[in-house]
Amino acid sequence: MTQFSPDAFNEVLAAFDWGEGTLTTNAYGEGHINNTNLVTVSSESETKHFILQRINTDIFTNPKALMENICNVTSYLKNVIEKCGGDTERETMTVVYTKNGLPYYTDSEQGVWRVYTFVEHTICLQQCRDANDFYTSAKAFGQFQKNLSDYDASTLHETIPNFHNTPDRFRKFKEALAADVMHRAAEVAEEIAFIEAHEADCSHMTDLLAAGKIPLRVTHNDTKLNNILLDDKTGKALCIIDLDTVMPGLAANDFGDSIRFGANHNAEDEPDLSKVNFSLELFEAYTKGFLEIAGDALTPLEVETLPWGAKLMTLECGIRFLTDYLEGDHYFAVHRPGQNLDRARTQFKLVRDMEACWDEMNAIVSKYR
Ligand code: ADP
Ligand code: GN1
Ligand code: MG
Repeated sequence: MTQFSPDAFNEVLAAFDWGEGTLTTNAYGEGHINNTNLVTVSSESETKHFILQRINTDIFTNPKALMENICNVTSYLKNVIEKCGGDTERETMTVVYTKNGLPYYTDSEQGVWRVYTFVEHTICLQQCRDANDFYTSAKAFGQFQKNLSDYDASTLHETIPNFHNTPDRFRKFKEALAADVMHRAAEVAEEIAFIEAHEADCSHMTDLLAAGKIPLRVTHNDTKLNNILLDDKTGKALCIIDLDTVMPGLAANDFGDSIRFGANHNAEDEPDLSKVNFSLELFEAYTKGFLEIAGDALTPLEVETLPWGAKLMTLECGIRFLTDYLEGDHYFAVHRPGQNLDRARTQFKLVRDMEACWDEMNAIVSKYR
């Protein structure tokens, strides 16, 4: 994403009504896609926070449609949460409109910005502290999917076409490999061989979908642990965030993307692969929570294919990281050289681990079905 000037940033700050007080801003969070800032508004009587994000319009090329999805989905969720007696301000996101009444602001450099209220007294984890963190986040993602089960999917814009189309991700990887613009292919022969050996796996879920054997649902599509806020006092998963990719998708993919990121005790970009291990204990905690809440709403085949969701979301993400590495790191934000390669390698290690305990994974799913 291109940089923005201080003038553009000030123009954006002037476009929103922050209330009384002194404004300070800081870069915030560990997302790979948008530019996220914490805005603090301090007055004598209180301190308030907001999240100000510059939407990555290289990736989300239609921000108007994107924000329409988010406004509609959050309003819908607020209704559901209210009916259940929940807290509509804390259990889903709240979009703050510009002074001109719009859900986003376009600055004079064509940057597109949005503001959310900051959900106070929450924590956002990069790794589970224990199995209970993962169990509670599974219940929250299960509930999210359930809350949107009657949402009219035809009204949602597809913000990134073919987002979890794994065969298409494989095809794009092959294109990047053929072009090899950064001359990096030679150093990653092992990773390339790993992906190529898994070509046939890529279409497992898309074939089931095409054959009408599993349904499309309204899904989140980016269910990693740092896209959920936990109540800092109770530790309970409270609010699902990062709604940019809420679109029609597969239940097993939402399940699987959580497993990919959360079911190991180290970071997604850990360079020392000996520390990266798929945790069956965490897999079980997530499976239990997800099926407790969403299990009744899923078909038997959807439940049966949850391990496939885990394996393919991990493989697909590894393919995407390696593709970006080959193309010069322009999709996922990187903070050091080789970071996307490290990310790809952790994903392939996790896929190998999952393959080694495939029977156990299936047995765990059967236990909680
Ligand atoms: P990205 O698409 O780049 O991942 P996110 O929307 O996930 O961006 O935001 C990045 C980080 O900002 C999150 O992981 C979380 O820590 C924090 N965050 C985002 N929205 C809120 C919010 N409404 N309240 C509190 N923290 C938030
Ligand atoms: C991105 O936006 P963020 O950081 O929550 C990506 C996901 C990947 C993830 C890998 C829109 O998620 O698909 O799984 O990085 N989001 C988009 O960490 O591409
Ligand atoms: Mg995020």
